[in-house]
Amino acid sequence: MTKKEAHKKILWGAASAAYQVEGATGCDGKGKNSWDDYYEKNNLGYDGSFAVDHYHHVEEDLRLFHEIGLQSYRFSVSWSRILPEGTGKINKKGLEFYDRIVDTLNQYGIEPYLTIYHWDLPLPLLEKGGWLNPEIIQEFLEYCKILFEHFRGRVKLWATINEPASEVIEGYIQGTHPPQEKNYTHAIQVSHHYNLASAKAIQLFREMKMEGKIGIVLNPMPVDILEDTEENRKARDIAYSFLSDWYICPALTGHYPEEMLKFCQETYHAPMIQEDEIRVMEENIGDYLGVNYYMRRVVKAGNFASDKIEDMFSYVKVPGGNYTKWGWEIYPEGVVKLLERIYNEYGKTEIIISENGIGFDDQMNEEGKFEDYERISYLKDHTEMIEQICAKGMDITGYYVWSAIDLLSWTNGYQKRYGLIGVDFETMERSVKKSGEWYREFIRQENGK
Ligand code: BGP
Repeated sequence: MTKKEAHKKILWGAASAAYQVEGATGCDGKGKNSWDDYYEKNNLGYDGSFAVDHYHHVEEDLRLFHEIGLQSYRFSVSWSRILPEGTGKINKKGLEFYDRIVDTLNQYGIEPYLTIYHWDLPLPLLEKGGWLNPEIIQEFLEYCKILFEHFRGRVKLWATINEPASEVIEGYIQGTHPPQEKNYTHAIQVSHHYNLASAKAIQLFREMKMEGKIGIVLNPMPVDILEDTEENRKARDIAYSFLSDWYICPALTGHYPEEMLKFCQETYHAPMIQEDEIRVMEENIGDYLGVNYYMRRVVKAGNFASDKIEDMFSYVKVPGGNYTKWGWEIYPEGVVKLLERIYNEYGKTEIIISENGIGFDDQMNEEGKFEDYERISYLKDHTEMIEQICAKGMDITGYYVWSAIDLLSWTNGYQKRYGLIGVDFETMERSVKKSGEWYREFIRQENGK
């Protein structure tokens, strides 16, 4: 296959997640979830109760996605819209909303890419322990089964869980996401429940003979150091193992990285792994690996004697580096380095770049337009890297810009915009940004039309 042919195999899309776009909290029987509860408790001055009201603008939004030429749209289903109590009684209105999305996308010829779980956990499940309680796995499977049965044949691209690492680190170590804990033992146990739940969902997908592909979506980061010393190298290896390989290794082999597993079990007595669970993980590797790429990490040695992994390395800013206002380094080469490492360590595997994008405080001009040239240059640089990756023979089958439309940034509110389509938050009016126009042209050229 030539470089151009490999590149053409890619579905060019864009992504979002239910809680970040839908709004309509409590509408049509939707139950409360972990994020409703989080914003109520933390008084941040924003929340997702209205978001960009995608629930009531869905036809318009999908028409705009078609207009900018998306070949695929990644979205997530809100568990508490389908099962307001987390389990038990199904809310038909919830399913109907996603029917509209799926059927309209199919009519437009846009491939629906459905994420089953993108962080919004029904509140009744959080109240009984959430992802720490092993019962969550059965509850998650009940929810998966409903979606598999309902969307059979209409959705062919599935993601089980979005970025368990973010939920583990921010939710259970740093305390910045629900349930706002700071507890390594819980964090590591929860990471195992996520990995196992994903493997069991994949198993169910296959048992139910579903058509299409399923995999987990991770956010692995390459980790670099500035000064090549033994201590820094050690810090780099710990950081990569903890942030990235702790999830990549089980997703691709069913096992945990040995050294990190030994350390966690000795230090935190976690994860506790029941007999047979590793076999289930080994036997149910996804059809592809979803990779959300935003940035690399650069670290230096910290305190190796600490019993907290995050103390063993500290993040450093690269002198002269290119950073956004929110401190995220713009480093397109990182995605190549990351995927090369994954290929070197685990061999050939199908990869979908399930999120890539940049948060800016884009300003609307007087005509209500967004001239987001910085985003265009970011996307140009990153899609160029995708071309390089394909040229190296790696199997990339999808690339999704985060995000299709402006939306809620979990802990930054609405100032940090990501969309190809802009939203006037006062009027809820939508307009295609310059980046949306650029992407349409890019996709058109990719398809040689
Ligand atoms: C990813 C999440 C997305 C999205 C994105 C941008 O980790 O999967 O849901 O939020 O990051 O992050 P932020 O909004 O924090 O800038």
